[in-house]
Amino acid sequence: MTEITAPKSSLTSGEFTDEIREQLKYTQGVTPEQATAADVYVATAAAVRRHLVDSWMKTQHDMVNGDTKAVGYLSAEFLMGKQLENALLNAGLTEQFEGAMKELGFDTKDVIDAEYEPGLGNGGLGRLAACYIDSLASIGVPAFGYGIRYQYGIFKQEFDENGKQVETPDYWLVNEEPWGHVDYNRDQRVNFGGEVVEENGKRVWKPAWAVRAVPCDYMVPGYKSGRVNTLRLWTAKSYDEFDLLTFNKSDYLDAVIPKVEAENISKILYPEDSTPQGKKLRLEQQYFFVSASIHDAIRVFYPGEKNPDLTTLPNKIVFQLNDTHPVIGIPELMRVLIDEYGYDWDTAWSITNKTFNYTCHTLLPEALEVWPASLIGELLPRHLEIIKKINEQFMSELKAKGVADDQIERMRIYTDGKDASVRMAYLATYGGSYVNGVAELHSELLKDVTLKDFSSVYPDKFTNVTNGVTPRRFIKLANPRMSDLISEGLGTDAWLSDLEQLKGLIPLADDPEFVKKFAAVKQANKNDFAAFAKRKYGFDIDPNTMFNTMIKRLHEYKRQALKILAVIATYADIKSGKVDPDTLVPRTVFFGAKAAPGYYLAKQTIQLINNVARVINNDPATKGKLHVYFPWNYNIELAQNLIPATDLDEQISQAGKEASGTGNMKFALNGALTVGTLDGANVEIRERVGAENFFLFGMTEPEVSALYAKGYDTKGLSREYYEKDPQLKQAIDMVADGTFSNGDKDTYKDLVNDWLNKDYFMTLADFRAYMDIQAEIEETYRDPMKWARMAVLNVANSGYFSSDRSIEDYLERIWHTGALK
Ligand code: GPQ
Repeated sequence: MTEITAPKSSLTSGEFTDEIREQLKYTQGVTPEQATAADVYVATAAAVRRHLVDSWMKTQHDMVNGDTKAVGYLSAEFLMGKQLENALLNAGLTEQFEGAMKELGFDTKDVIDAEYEPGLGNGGLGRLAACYIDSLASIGVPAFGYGIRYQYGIFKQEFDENGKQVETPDYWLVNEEPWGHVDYNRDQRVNFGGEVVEENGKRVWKPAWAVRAVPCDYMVPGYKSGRVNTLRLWTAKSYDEFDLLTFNKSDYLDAVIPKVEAENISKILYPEDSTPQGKKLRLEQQYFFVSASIHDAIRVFYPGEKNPDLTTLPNKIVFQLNDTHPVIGIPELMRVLIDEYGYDWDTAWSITNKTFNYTCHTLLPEALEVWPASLIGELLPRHLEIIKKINEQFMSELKAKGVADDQIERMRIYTDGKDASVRMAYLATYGGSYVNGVAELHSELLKDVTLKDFSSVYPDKFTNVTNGVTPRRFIKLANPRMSDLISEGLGTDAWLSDLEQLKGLIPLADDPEFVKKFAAVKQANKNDFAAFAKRKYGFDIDPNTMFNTMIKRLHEYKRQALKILAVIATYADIKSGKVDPDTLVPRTVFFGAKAAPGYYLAKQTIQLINNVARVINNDPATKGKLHVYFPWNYNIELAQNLIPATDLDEQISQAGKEASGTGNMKFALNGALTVGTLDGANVEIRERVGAENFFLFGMTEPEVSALYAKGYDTKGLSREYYEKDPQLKQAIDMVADGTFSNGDKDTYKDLVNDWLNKDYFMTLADFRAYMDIQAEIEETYRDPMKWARMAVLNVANSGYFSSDRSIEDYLERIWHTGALK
């Protein structure tokens, strides 16, 4: 077999063992004999960090002193996943680690498992940010990830005895967290509240309170690049610490309140994915991390300068706004330039405009943040003034361009009147240089629908960058067997930093030996997953069934409901004798999904799935033929285990609703076949892997629009689909009649009502097409070599979906910078 090389360091296993021993002794204070796997994890992390420090410092030095512009990726979420294995891989220490664990008598798996997964993101948007900082470092582009070090990440999901989702806090900092370096000496002051007064003809902000932003730095090592970037996550601290000492006993407790309030800012990640709640604390969080980051960038790039020439800022750093969450950065930079550094408005505007760009991640109008002007005025009065002025300038600019009055009205960044508000997506579009969507279809719809008024006036601002995923974590680490087979097939492992090389596998799809090996890898991964699921969840899974997976946030538009209705329909057919279970391809259906705690229909869908699983898995009629499992608390670890074991993945959102999807890419790259709609990046995946290697079904976006125009959701047209399709009717009736709620007919009544009277996301309208494609899927699966061949072609043709390629696109189309020399 070809040698599979991780980037190698010249360090020997023995030397690495000694370094770990030293850390055990001097940081953990334990002997190797006393050490637990958790101790060894912390000690190893510390040892790896030491190996990265020189590259980290050199990268920072080169970034500040060279003439390569850096990227500041501003994101409220970074969903990093566990760090140890990734850091070892990128530092070239994987083999040394394996050797050291042998020497110390530890199982590598136990040590890796000891790490508590940081969940500082909700889903796709946060995971994308993590993939992007990995790719930036791997390509060698100097970059900062800027975000918040929430004390509580995305909630832990449990299911109660009725199958309902229960959320518990995710205090990820219970044990030592060895990766972050808290840097109290590079703190920033972030002001809030108060008023703006006129002083010597100038507007001066007199804030009412301030929070201390303390950075915690994470090294972001590139794969084989020798570069290590920084993820700088801010923690909110109080300035009132010392005041406490002066209070007398009676107000001692009251005195702590301001401290608690200040520190609340970085306490918890908001758990709404795609549909944020416009809460005061959320705006405080956004301003907190953006203000600290902008000041930090100025400190880094103009070290020690009292009067820096900030007209050069756009040559030093470009800020990417990851959705609307950091958009308050635009008025903040204006304020910094004008109020703190004395620039005039026009100069400040020119700098700001060149420094920012905006990525939109959604097509749901409710996901574009709109803040009440009153709230911005209360927290950031000076920013509200600046936003109003930006809006005035914008209106005049539009007028001068001859834009019609009604269009100008529609485009307002600041809407006047009683419910005056600020539209952050519009502010970002006007305030920055470029706006991009995250897949071709999405970018087209942004231009033609969501931001049509803007694209008609500023067509050159609009561009597309299709999302991508890092092959290091999602192929190499998640699927070592397949990685080895790919390297064997290609005779090199260079594909890990140039994923288009996977194309070299295309001829191997016609080599039966290779295809057989590929199928064997999938089978081994399934066996592994069955064992993992037994250990972690107590599930008894049959690895000799088709593994059919739907993992993503629970959202109506993603249509977990369509999948579960299809499962119920099949179950009903078996029960009623319409279908002989022996003619079915035995299938295990997996769901993984968290619902926002306040999202009622999503939570009801979770409850339904759990109860369908309970009923079906306990029914002898379907034993060995159809099973449903819902491992709770879907996270990166589960994704890394389940994706490589999946045969068929579900990307079945209503066309025109999923901006891109990135799970779809991870599955294709791990040799799963996709059943999906023409939505988001599915369109591009299908184009690349070939229509014959993708199970397409359902309405297209124009068909969806036409059906809305007919009044689908407003005139209750879904009921016609229910009445006309006996299989669909049967499935919905079973949900309504208590089959999955111990006879209680009320449990799912709101869900059923929604399906029959509104069904905004057209689950019922797409049901027939979805059932029909299953026949084709089953027929294909019955021919294992055919299936495996299609899977090989999915892998071979998905190299485009590397986040390295996405970053190259950003560099070329938006950032106009590159790797350090
Ligand atoms: N996405 Cl607006 C999120 O994960 N959270 C959000 O708040 C918004 C979008 C997702 C989006 O739904 C997916 O289609 C994308 O693949 C993903 O962002 C990354 O772009």
